Amino acid sequence: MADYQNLFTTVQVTGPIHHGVPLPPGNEERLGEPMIVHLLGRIGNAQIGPVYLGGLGLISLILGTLAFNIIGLNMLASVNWDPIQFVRQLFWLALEPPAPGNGLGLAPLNQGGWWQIAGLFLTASMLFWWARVYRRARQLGMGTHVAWAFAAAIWLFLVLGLIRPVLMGTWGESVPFGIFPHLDWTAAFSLRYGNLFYNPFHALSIAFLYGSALLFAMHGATILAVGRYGGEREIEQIVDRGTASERAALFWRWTMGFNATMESIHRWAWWFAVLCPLVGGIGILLTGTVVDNWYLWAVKHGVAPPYPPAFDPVIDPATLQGAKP
Ligand code: 07D
Ligand code: 07D
Repeated sequence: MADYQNLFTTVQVTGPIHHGVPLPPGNEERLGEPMIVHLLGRIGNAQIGPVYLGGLGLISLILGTLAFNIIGLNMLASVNWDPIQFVRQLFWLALEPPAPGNGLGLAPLNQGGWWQIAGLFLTASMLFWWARVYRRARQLGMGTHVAWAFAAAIWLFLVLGLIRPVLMGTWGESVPFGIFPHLDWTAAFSLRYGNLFYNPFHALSIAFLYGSALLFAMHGATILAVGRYGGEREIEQIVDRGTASERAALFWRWTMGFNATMESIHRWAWWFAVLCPLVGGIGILLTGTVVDNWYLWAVKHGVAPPYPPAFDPVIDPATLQGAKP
């Protein structure tokens, strides 16, 4: 007998196409005649479109495309405009920020200037997209929770590439564009500032990252598990909770004595996701500005033991003569 299963996809019932609710005056027309795509229906909603583009969306896309192309063309130039090498080495190619000695001034184009322009466009693009998310939610009469969650990610992005470099007085502190180069930067950052594992905000950020995965797994699994009672049909669950919600709640109360509610689980999810980059941004902001070496900081505060006396005392390499600022 075929068991009721919903791990991979769902039964698709096709109804009339929905154009979306009318928008208040001052909004633009939505673009595209909506259509039904069966394959998309296997992973989400089968209806595609219409899309709301609007002024904010348009400017964000233009700026984002400009940034993307500046990055790509610089990478292409770095392999002498050879398309084969571009594809072959793509993951290793980079557009680097200006060298530390350049401070916060404008750099020559091929010594970080292009990085500055691409960074400006990317940042502006992100902020316009944020405004679009905020305004679309408002126009639909929704809360602005998505926008504020997105703002938490933008906060970390701005700390990494704008706020902290400005506080440190040089764009050289900022992150390069590039797949592996940005990983190299991440590893180098940790080493330079004495091992990020000893940064308590990094630890908190990790706890929220892992917590997000755990909550997502529990929530996703719980709702799928009561799908056979209509557990995912939110409206019915509100007007008549039936037995799906009740079972889900009972399951957790039985297994661990406590259960979230249909509403509170989403609050948990929101806070865990938001706090991950939010506390992370605080940790990055403190690094090099307030705390120069997280290992020595941890030793000082009794978090980490000092190396045994058999070794010479650890000196912060940054304080040694000749060290770059
Ligand atoms: C699954 C939603 C889809 C989004 C995707 C990302 C681009 C970049 C490249 C123009 C979960 C699209 C990527 C548009 C195009 C160019 C040159 C989101 C999902 C698929 N990282 N990071 C990745 C970014 C930082 C770190 C992957 C961005 C910090 C580590 C991808 C930023 C540090 C690892 C990527 C950013 C850091 C990655 C997959 C910005 C510390 C990995 C991302 C704007 C936080 C992983 C090869 C993903 C990997 C990875 C993008 C910042 C560390 C390329 C856009 C500086 C350790 N990062 N990253 O799935 O496979 O996100 O790297 O701040 O192991 Mg990163
Ligand atoms: C990057 C927010 C910005 C992204 C935005 C999206 C586009 C795409 C494209 C439409 C992710 C822009 C999108 C442009 C448009 C399309 C397709 C969020 C971002 C706005 N760490 N570490 C974290 C772990 C180590 C280091 C956070 C684990 C080592 C540094 C996270 C381990 C060293 C930084 C985390 C580990 C090191 C971090 C990121 C284990 C390296 C950061 C949270 C098990 C040797 C960042 C405080 C996040 C941070 C960060 C996890 C190890 C370095 C919790 C699990 C010790 C430099 N690390 N890490 O949400 O906040 O990122 O630190 O070893 O900057 Mg770490």
